[in-house]
Amino acid sequence: MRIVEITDKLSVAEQPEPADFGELATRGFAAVVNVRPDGEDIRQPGNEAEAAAARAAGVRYAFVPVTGATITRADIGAFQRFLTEEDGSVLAHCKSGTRALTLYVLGEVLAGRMKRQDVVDFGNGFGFDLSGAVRWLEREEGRLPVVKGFYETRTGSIQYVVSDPVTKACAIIDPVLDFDEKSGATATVHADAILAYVRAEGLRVEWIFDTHPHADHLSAAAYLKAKTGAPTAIGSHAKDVQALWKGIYNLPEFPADGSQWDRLFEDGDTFKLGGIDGRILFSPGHTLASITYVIGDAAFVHDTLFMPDSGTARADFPGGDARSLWASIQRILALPEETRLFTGHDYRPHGRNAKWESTVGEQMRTNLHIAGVDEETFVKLREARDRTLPMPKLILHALQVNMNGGRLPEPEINGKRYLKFPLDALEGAPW
Ligand SMILES: N[C@@H](CCC(=O)N[C@@H](CS)C(=O)NCC(=O)O)C(=O)O
Ligand SMILES: [Fe+2]
Repeated sequence: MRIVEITDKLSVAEQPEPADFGELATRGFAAVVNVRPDGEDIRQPGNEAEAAAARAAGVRYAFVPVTGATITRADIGAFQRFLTEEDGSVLAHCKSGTRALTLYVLGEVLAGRMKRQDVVDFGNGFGFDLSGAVRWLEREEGRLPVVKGFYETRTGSIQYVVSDPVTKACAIIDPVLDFDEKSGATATVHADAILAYVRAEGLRVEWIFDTHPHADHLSAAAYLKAKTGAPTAIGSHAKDVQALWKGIYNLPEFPADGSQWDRLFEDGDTFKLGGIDGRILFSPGHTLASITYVIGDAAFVHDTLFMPDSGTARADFPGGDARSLWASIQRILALPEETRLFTGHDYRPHGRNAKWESTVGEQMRTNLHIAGVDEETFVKLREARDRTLPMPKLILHALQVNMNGGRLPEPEINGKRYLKFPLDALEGAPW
């Protein structure tokens, strides 16, 4: 059993066996606190067995069961009281020791004895990841982002406004420019609805983000930049997508250098949304350039994972790859279990209402394409399903606009704008 001394009074440990309690008493521990709820795994002794072992060893015992996501102030208070009231040294344990240390550290921060900024380093110093404690504190301070989703029914896209409730800074993610392919008409009904929300909530637009160059709808990034002055951003591999499609559209003059956006993000880049930290996770597979925006406890995963009952995004567009998609999904699922995941599309399976929010935990347990599936099986299933999917109806309309940062083609001499379509360039026609 790994025991880590945190202070003169407190050590934390991984799960002890009842048979270890005698030795704990011999080593000088006067008390044990178990912060692990019963029934987390089958080999766990549980509260009753631990209480009995503590009695037999003459050690005081307390049970303060918590899970990372549901710690309350009352739990923190109970843990601190036990520590204060006990004269001798205390061993606190959960499964790994992290939750026990989290309870201690939260008590210290709430009592003003430790600064929030020092929590992560404090944990690292003992070999523990205390980022969950930081998230708890952020949640308490109202520092978690507010996320508003706007569903666009024509293409089943979800557009987001994510905001810092304290500073009112916000980012718009994946806005849609309305397009009616039958008449060739464009409109800004959805983008204007986003702007109306921004105004009503008193928000300040600081970023306009795209998760990838979309293949099924036109991006409203350029329109919203013109309206708000906010900078646009996308992943740096948008340049590779430009190079690919510049060839397909035969546009030799088109600059495939990413200059159409104000910022090209690299993997691991960070940014601030008001007082909330943001971070970029490259997540290729659906497209070469796909990225995930992690903002506070929210991750905008777009076309990687859909809702658990819909599985995952396709990986057969030019530059797409099912194996990369698998790897990207694993990176997303390595985020903390309570991370809120916001998907980019919902196609309303079996006609249910549109939904877009899940968590890492839910996806791991129940995603149709992922839960209990290994890489090889996923790749086979994904590739087989992709062979049955026709190309999105707007792929040729959308990419020439989206690779240009959401700008429509310049008007011709008669004042009209025209799109260009290659013939016989893509596979997937249903004959
Ligand atoms: N029927 C839609 C299909 C759009 C589509 O292919 N969506 C992509 C995301 S951009 C996807 O992953 N679809 C998964 C699926 O259709 O199963 C259209 O024509 O627009
Ligand atoms: Fe997509």
